[in-house]
Amino acid sequence: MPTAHVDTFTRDHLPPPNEQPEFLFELPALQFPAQLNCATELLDRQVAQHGDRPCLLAPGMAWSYRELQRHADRIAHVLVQDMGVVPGNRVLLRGPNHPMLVACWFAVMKVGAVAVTTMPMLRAKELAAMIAIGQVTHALCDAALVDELRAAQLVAPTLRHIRCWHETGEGALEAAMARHDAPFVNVDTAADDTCLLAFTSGTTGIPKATMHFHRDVMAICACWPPHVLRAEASDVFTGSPPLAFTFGLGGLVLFPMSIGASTVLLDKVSPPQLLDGIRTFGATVVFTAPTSYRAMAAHRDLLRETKLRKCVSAGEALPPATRTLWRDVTGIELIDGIGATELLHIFISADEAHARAGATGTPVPGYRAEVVDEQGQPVPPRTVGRLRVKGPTGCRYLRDERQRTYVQDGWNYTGDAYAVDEDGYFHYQARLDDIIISSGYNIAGPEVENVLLQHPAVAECGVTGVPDEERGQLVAACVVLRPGYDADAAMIKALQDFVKQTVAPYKYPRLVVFVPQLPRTTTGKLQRFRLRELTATAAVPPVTQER
Ligand code: 3UK
Repeated sequence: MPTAHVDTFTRDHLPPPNEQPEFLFELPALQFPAQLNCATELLDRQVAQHGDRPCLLAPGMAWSYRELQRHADRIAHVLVQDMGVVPGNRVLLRGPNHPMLVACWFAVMKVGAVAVTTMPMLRAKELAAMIAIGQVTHALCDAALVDELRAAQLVAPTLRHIRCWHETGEGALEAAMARHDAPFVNVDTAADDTCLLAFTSGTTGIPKATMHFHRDVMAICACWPPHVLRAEASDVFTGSPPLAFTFGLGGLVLFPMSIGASTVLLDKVSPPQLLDGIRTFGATVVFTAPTSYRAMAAHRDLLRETKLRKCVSAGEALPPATRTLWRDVTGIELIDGIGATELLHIFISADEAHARAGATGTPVPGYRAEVVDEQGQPVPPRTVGRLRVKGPTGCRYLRDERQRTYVQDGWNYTGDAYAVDEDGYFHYQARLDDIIISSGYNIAGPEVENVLLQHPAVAECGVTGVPDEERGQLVAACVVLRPGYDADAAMIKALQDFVKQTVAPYKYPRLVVFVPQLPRTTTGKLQRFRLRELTATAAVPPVTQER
């Protein structure tokens, strides 16, 4: 298949064929042509059929499919003519969920470049690491968030051009867009040209970029949505995940647009704000994490007035109590689904009629899943083992040796411990490793440790997750102070603030426990299970219990 990429960086850094997963294209809907551009399929094709239908809604805004196309086409011209983007270049996108972020994403698809959408809360340090790994050359950014990006650029010189939206003046993206009004002819990309890099930090905190093709974007639209979600063109989607998280990209952009539905993009999505958005816009389909459902369920009267009919939970395990609570309050059975950045979206799930308390569901049509032992042999029913999956999408890390851990013998190993029951339902147990998952965010202990160690008061530290009703897990730090520093509430606050100022604030330790020394093995390794015991049983000063 002829690639459209002039800049062949992503193709050059695909994992070698023998390290890639096996891909399955058994469903009729997964027969893709050799040339495919997902913007043509999801945007331009929809405009041709029903351009005046509402597409993107946001506070004070409503764009039809045609209006989104007009914006995306103008931005595509700016990328090519004003910024010098060539097919295959990596373009970083930074902004809260907003119609302009979606327009920029489609513009990147149209020009045959590679979108690197980043979480709004990331700071310069994390952005610089991503720019370096992805060799990012261009960026489009909400002006309100550009400071951290400019700081990252100082240490990540591959990034040559930044343009901002929500800005006035000659240099603004809006001003440049006003100078281009011709339709844009999409670059004729190969189905297997990479169109996006999605970052995941896994267990070590060293970010990995997963690579996904135009074909992969269309494949996820053909599997879970028609077989499990079964939404309709009249539905109004909304939810909380950022578009940088593939859960959000799929649920809030790709899936609604693949069926001509509309979607509400909210930049503030705490549970009360999400509930407010659901009510104001008459949303019928919502995507969010288990903790958010738990918090929204407290507002029974407000929920009664909504038009919600489908509620999707993913990102972390759904506690059965939350499923029951949500059903009691709303009458709606949650649709749970496990997805992964490596697989792009959900691969095990159950619709409302097939939901089972404590089970994620069964493999989504198009995917196969198994639970195996250490030798890769399938285990008997109700036995805990390692989850492995294959389907039309799968793991391709950009130039990263952890490819050989995630993919073995053609299977994707997600790192989750699962058990299958007699009826073939998959029951989540735990992460096989030590990743902390708090309010749906994956947080790596060692990354937070690395930050804490840079504080002058910290001699040694270990960061782990402790169970929490509301957030799933809390980030907890065991800290050994240097002599001369006081182990008091002020120190706890100082350390928490230090983390918040250095990396994304959600990574800060909500629990801080001072210990005289850390538990270590004879070879010097931290004993994380002991850390967890220490933090779970330690007397917690009141200041750390604030939420
Ligand atoms: C965990 C779940 C139990 C699990 C994601 C939907 O979460 C997503 O991607 P990530 O790369 O994390 C993947 C890991 O998160 N997990 C996700 N969903 C569930 N555990 N029940 C669930 N329902 O450990 C998995 O390996 O951040 C979710 C769609 C797209 C995504 N990227």
